[in-house]
Amino acid sequence: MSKTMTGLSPEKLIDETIEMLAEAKMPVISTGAGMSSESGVRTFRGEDGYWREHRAEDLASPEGLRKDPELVWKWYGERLKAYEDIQPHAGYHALVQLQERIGKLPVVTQNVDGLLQKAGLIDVIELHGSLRTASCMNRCGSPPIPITEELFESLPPRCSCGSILRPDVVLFGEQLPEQALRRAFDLAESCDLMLVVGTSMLVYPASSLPLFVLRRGKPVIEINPEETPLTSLAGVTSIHGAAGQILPLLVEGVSFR
Ligand code: BJW
Ligand code: ZN
Repeated sequence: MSKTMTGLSPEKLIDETIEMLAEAKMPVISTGAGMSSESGVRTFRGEDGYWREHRAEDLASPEGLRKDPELVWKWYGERLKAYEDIQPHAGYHALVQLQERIGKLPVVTQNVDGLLQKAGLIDVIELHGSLRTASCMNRCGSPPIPITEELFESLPPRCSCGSILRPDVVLFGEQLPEQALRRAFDLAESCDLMLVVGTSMLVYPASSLPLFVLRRGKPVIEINPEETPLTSLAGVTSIHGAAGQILPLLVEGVSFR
């Protein structure tokens, strides 16, 4: 039974979680879009989510990109513009504080908004790629090029070979970057606690990482205002709340131990 189901008071749940986190020597963080929500980043599947306006396969699949590259590039352009002005919230600063306390804190993320790095987290493993560069759809061999404002002057942007460029993010049906994936699984096999923040746990293989941790008998803590497929699993402590409120509470508690 998960800890939320045992009827612990919210205070006791937080206290127990602080205890677990304080004892952990090799914790790993795993984040999704909800981690950035309080910084003003839209999620995919929430009430403010992109998938309420567009079908996921139209924007986040290679087929969608081929069918309407202008639409997909406009979407990424709008998101990039929004990322320019956002700032990490208190939950990010709490993670940085935890990193300083422990010395190292790997963060596996599905996000491409760059907020973890902006906050000062050093070891960020980007499972779904990034919006820093774009590559040739036709894989002509040209190196990835930085995504800058000029790229949006004439959409869709093109490679020197004439093919359409694509952002170096991972679309549905595509393999994840090999190195990032290997590192993420290594961490799931070696950590002594995983803290999962702000993901619906619906997208594979990121969603399978905490399952490996649980299989090894190590604790998984979830922070999410909503229930997810992880919430009710044995070994999971689920705190129903917002990252920007819960993470500072936890890390402050840890620093008093
Ligand atoms: C808060 C909060 C607050 C709110 N505080 N929390 C059938 C056919 C074909 C493929 C598949 C299939 N079945 C499974 C697959 C595999 C597929 C998959 O999982 N599909 C499922 C959807 C069914 N996965 C893949 O294709 C992956 N590749 C792969 O598996 O390769 C091998 C393979 C190939 C082919 C077949 C089978 C296997 C690739 C996945 C790529 C995902 N790409 C995207 C877009 C690119 C990046 C970008 O543009 O940003 O990644 S889609 C989108 O979803 C994005 C996200 O990273 C990802 C996850 O979303 P996330 O982060 O969980 O966000 P939300 O919105 O879902 O949830 C937010 C959560 O936050 C909610 O729970 C809120 O409650 C919470 N929240 N405010 C804390 N303040
Ligand atoms: Zn090319």
